[in-house]
Amino acid sequence: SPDQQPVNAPGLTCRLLCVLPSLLSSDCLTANIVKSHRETCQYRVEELQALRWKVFSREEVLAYQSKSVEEMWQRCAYRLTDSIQYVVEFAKRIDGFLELSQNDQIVLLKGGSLEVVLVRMCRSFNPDNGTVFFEGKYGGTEVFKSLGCNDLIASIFEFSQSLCALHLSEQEVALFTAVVLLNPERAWLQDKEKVARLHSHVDVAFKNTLQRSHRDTMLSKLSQKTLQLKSLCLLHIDRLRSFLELRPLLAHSLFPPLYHELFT
Ligand code: CLR
Repeated sequence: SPDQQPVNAPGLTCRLLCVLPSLLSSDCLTANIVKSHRETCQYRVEELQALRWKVFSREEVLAYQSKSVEEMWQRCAYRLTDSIQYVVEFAKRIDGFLELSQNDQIVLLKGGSLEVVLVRMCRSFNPDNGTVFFEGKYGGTEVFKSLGCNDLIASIFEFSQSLCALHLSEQEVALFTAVVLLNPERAWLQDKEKVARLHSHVDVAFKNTLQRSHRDTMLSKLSQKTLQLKSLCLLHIDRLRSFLELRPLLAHSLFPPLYHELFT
């Protein structure tokens, strides 16, 4: 229209540039990782939250508690293995992961898949009453009593509670789990440098997204979580060993082959 102000093209461009987030190459990687997470996270977070009212009844808890220690270990191993398979799929969809040698892919998954499951657990955890989504309903630590490793269960639940307190977004869970998985410090890596390069790309992508949402302080909190993850996984291996020591012939028949391969 005639009374429209003449447009100062260069000035306008400058103003637009100031308000548009600059596109970095790391944004591409962030998008890839968030998509990979979304496609492999087993349950959507809204779905899980909508199910929080479904809590095991007193009778159902007692039924779990009266199961044999073998049956309960077997059930838990199956659930864990199932979610580890989703983590394997997550890894495969991260740009660059399949370009690593097969040895290094296996080393990273062996060392990191349970850590990723334990981070993902915070999505399935209700911090208001300390319950986790297990076999269709929410239950507390008492559900797992017959496993005979209350200290491990208590530590896992505490970890989830503290991770929930950080209120991670789905994007943050996606990037944090990728950082955990691509750990260049795992023993037995053939090409540590290649893993370190991939890891630092994801790390930069993570730092950029945190900065944009003014959540930079999250980094130091999460590096503390990385240490806790490591000790939880060691505790899991230790409790599994004690369980199997008393039942040496059971190992092969009781556990899914992948669980066996990863942890025994
Ligand atoms: C983690 C997030 C996944 C779905 C999932 C599946 C199995 C769950 C796991 C979550 C959380 C931890 C869990 C596990 C089954 C058994 C295990 C509840 C929710 C408890 C802590 C018992 C561990 C026993 C070991 C000693 C074998 O998307």
